[in-house]
Amino acid sequence: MDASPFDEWIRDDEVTSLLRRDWERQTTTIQLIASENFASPAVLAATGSILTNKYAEGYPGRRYYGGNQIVDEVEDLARRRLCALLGAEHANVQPHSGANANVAVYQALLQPGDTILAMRLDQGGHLTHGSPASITSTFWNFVSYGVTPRSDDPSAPGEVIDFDNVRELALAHRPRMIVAGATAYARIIDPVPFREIADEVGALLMFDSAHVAGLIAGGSHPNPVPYADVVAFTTHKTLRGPRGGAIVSRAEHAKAIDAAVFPGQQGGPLEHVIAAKAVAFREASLANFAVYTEQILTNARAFARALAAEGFRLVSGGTENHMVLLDLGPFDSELTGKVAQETLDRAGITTNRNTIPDDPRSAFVTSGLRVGTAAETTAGMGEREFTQIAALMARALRQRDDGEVLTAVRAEVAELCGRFNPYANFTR
Ligand code: DSN
Repeated sequence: MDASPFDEWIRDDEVTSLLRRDWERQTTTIQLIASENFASPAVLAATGSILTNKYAEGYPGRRYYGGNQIVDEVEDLARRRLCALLGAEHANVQPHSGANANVAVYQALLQPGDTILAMRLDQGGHLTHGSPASITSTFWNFVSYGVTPRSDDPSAPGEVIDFDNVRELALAHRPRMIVAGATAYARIIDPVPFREIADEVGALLMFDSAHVAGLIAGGSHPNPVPYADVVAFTTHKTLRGPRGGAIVSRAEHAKAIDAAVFPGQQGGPLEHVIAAKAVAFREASLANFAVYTEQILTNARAFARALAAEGFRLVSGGTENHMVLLDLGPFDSELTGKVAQETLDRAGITTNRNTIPDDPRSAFVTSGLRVGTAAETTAGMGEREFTQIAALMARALRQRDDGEVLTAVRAEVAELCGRFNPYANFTR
């Protein structure tokens, strides 16, 4: 498959060569970044479509430019499909990214200086959940919750969200908004206790489902829409659409959310990407998408078991979603996330380093590694392959100073990838 549907139109040898090289990278090395996936040919085609030519500031029926009759239909289609997919009252499909979506929600529903209770970055939260490095912490007053080692089940040790602690913080700080959702947390996030705590303190509830939006759409994770005032997410992770964001909300918040996205945060929407979002929302509504999301979870559990058997410690004690967060310490106390990521890159296995709860190392170095199963499950890999990948990872990391071992692992990786073309399972 070409790197783009109009690949042959790119009379630019330098760009074409780069596209081809990344196509080769994507298909000859193993993609384990938990926030990545292989979008369908239909999503790629819509993203590369002629709608990139159109300016459409505003919303369907209320644009600031002419010629938007068809674009209005495109955006309406995307909004309708998203509302139907998640059972939502209102959808905004314009956010360029998950970060934009989150900031737009805060801008829409809060005043500067209001208090937000959200998950701290090193505990599994996102930059936009109030990290000092994010503009969110400049405008709003964040109070953070984290994870604590679970005490209810000694056979399954690991860090989980402690709802008693969330409730205590909510009662003490009386936030105007509580944010549920994470970017490096391997357990199901139940919206119900968050709703109960929000109601107890009179807070709004936002659910950031960036990572698990696809799992929710496929019915493999609980749907937060009936419980949250607003659900914001990205469309390119488990949802397997184009790179971008979206927001669904209760009807009462529709006007404020729309005004915050445009003109509050953004200018012209990316209607080619919105067309691709519409394609992805339809794909996620089909029966085979639910089969796909169940397979993501099955593969993640097998991957977690195999990684634990190799000596890695599983943060949260296991996984209930598409990702596994590894504490590298018990495997090798000298091994940092940065070195692990770079070593695995050399072995043809693409991962990202990640902080673990209360990480003594910086976010640039880290003591953890985050891996996910969404992309290679799209390519057709199953439990057997993820078990093999765990062994390959362990071998490469144990013998990371031996170039011959890394070359041998890379050859096995190439052989494995050669049997799983990510685009073999999509049909027209
Ligand atoms: N892109 C998100 C992730 O990798 O989880 C972070 O912003």
